[in-house]
Amino acid sequence: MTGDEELNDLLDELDRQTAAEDPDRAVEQARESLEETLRGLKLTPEEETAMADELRQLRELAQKLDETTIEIAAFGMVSRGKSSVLNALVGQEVFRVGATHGTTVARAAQKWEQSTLDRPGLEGARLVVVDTPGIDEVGGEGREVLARDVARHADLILFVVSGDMQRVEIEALAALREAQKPIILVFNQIDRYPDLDRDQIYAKIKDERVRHLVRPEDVVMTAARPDAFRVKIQLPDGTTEVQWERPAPLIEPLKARILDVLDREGKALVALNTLLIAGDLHSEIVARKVQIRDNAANRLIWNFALAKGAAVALNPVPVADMAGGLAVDVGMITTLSKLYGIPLTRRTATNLVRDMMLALGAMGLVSVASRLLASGLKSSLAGLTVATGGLAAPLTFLGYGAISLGQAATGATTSYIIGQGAKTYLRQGCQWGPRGIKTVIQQIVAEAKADSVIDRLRDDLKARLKT
Ligand SMILES: Nc1nc2c(ncn2[C@@H]2O[C@H](COP(=O)(O)OP(=O)(O)O)[C@@H](O)[C@H]2O)c(=O)[nH]1
Ligand SMILES: [Mg+2]
Repeated sequence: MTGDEELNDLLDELDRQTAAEDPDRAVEQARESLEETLRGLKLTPEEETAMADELRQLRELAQKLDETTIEIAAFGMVSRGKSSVLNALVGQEVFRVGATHGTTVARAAQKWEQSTLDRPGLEGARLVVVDTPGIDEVGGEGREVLARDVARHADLILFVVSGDMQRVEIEALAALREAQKPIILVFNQIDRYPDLDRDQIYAKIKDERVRHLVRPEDVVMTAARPDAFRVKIQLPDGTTEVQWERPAPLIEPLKARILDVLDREGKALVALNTLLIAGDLHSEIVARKVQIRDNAANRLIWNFALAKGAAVALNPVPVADMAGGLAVDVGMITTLSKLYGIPLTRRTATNLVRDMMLALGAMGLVSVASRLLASGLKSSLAGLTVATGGLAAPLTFLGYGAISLGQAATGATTSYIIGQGAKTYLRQGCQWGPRGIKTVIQQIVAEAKADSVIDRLRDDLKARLKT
């Protein structure tokens, strides 16, 4: 069973219902699944470096589970008061508040120290509030990335508005909803409206704008940072002084709502979210791993193909035949097999080359090489070095007579096809698959033709052979 399937099974088993009923079991399952995921990846050191970020995220998840850290993220358009709402919740000015665009430029997190929870099921849980830039402060693609990032990590989303909602806001909210995270819609800056207007806007948002997206009890009004007003203060000496005073924020209803949601599903939420994120990360890592290997394999195949081409170019008759070219191809396959973590013996590699040559021969492709022998481009070369990129030792050829570039390219292409064939075989866990070796080889040949592999190899050879 692959890690993905395991994870899916786990997710099935662990639906919201059961998670809510037995959060401790949910957390336990999430932990097991995470450990399994990390263990099952089997990455090479290079892959670990390339995917350091994803791996770090996976490890952080494990830590988050241990500490029951609950992330609350504010999301919405600029200047609705996201930073102000979070500040009011935390009770400190931790995020910069500003009327102009660009005040909050990136995701920023802050611990909500005061409210380490001591509620049943959430003992010792830590709250972290996360501020984000306004959705209208970042460009199109960045906006999607931001939304995905927020939706992925947050356990609870505060969507902040400050009046009747615009279409972009409703669309953004609908997109976030798909992440299956609890969302509280915060109608902030209510101090700016006369009571009647405020109630009308509230009703409109609740009953019309987001009726299909947010439960009515999850639409909450706040005044996180009411405007300061002038007060005249009578000083002891009888004179008066004008001062600005800011009314206390109205934030309690939101705090209560947050704690309600967390009470109801806090721990289970964390467990489920961890699993969801782990699942995403896992598929990402697996896909990247396949890609990294594939790229490395392709580079390797190309270099071996060039080496073969060079060898053919320099010594056409003996190398172009099967026996002569064999050494390069066998070397290529054993190197490839190490890349895929299933090292093959020389013998197995030799058999593979033979099988593939037979498949190619059945397609009438091997004889092409000999036909090209007479017609190829020839030129003399002396004292040249074939730069072989990833190959360990550069192949050096000195003082040979003539080369046939066309024949060299054909030899190289044969190696290329054999390399790609071996790659497919290795990737499928040393199997040709249901369609068999011939179909695999046929398909590779067709793709190589479509990609003008032979022309590209010829050009590359020409350049490297400095003819
Ligand atoms: N009157 C009033 N102004 C607010 C309120 N919350 C925020 N503001 C103001 O709105 C502006 C934008 O606030 P900020 O928190 O930076 O918004 P953000 O861009 O969504 O993070 C600032 O000038 C705040 O002082 C509120 O509840 N009432
Ligand atoms: Mg802000």
